[in-house]
Amino acid sequence: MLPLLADGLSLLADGSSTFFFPPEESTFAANVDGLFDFIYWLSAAFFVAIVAVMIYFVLRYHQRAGHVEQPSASHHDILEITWSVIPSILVGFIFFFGFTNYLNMREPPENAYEITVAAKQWSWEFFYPNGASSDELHIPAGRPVKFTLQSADVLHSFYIPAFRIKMDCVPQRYTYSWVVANRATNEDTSDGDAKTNDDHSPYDLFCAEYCGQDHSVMITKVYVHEQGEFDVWVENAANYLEGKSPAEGGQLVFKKKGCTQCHSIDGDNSAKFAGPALNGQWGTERNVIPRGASSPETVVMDDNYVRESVREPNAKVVVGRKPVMPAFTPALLKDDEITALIAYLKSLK
Ligand code: HEC
Ligand SMILES: [Cu+2]
Repeated sequence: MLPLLADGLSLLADGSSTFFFPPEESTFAANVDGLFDFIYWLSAAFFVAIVAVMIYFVLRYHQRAGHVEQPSASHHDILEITWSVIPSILVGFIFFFGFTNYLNMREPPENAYEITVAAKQWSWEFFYPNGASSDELHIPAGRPVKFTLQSADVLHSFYIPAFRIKMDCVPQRYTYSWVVANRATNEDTSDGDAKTNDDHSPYDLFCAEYCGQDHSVMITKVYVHEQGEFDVWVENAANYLEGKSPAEGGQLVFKKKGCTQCHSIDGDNSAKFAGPALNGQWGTERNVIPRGASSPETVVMDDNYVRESVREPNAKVVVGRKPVMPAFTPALLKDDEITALIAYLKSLK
């Protein structure tokens, strides 16, 4: 609460920033903010005017000694036409401006660069046309980028406040969004001043639809690159296991695919993690309940068990744990990534 208050005060002091919103970082942002400000100040003006007239009428006409009651007017053409026509024009303007902008935001241009966004409980993954994937979003600046949104489980919402875009990710169906980012961000992952962004830090990407226990950690970053730098990034991202030992590569896969959200690698088995700690487990026995069975069975953590655990997590569920691990299909996790994961888990003491 206190940092929030301090933030608010510094905003009031700094006249250059937008009061309600983070900096405008996409070509949509100025229109969205313009319409918001128009509606906001219109409402504020009418609020003041209506309350002022109300107070005046109360003072002028209230029942009191010596006050003679006056007949109410039943009809006043000029007044009635005025209060119908002016609001109609205002509402018509709001509708026209809002609807044309809405249509524009709904229709990605033909030449857009396409990124597939996969939302799942509780992480984001982005797939690029060359086969690369990442858990943070990277896009080129100054060019339309189309997002094809999908969800592996429940409703999520793809929300990038700096771009003023928000769209639901719906299971069993594809939805779309698009954007043109104004400028490149720097590589620094530290959060700058979210309201002015003088240091061009990367933007926040949120899930804006309550989607279960860890909804609040379904957050990632958006990096915007100049086209040339983006081409290099996406090329490297596609070959990210190249030149690495399997265990090193596995560590990257483990982070990139969001395993870290549910599994500690330091023995922490607390409720913070939905799944069991994975260090020191290689070759050890555990009790699992096979799918459909009612009594536990003992299995050893080996190559086949790890592979099955990621491809079909519910085939054998660790005793005392809930079957909440998502299945990593070949589209989400390639075979060479599983091989690297196995080497990594083997190396964890
Ligand atoms: C949403 C939380 C979640 C995510 C994300 C997740 N897991 Fe799990 N994982 C679990 C839970 C819960 C269990 C225990 C229940 C079960 O066996 O399915 C588990 C079990 C496992 C097991 C068996 C552990 C044991 O001691 O027998 C392995 C291996 C494993 N996960 C690996 C991974 C890897 C690798 C990833 C990333 C590709 C991953 N998990 C992502 C929740 C998760
Ligand atoms: Cu979500």
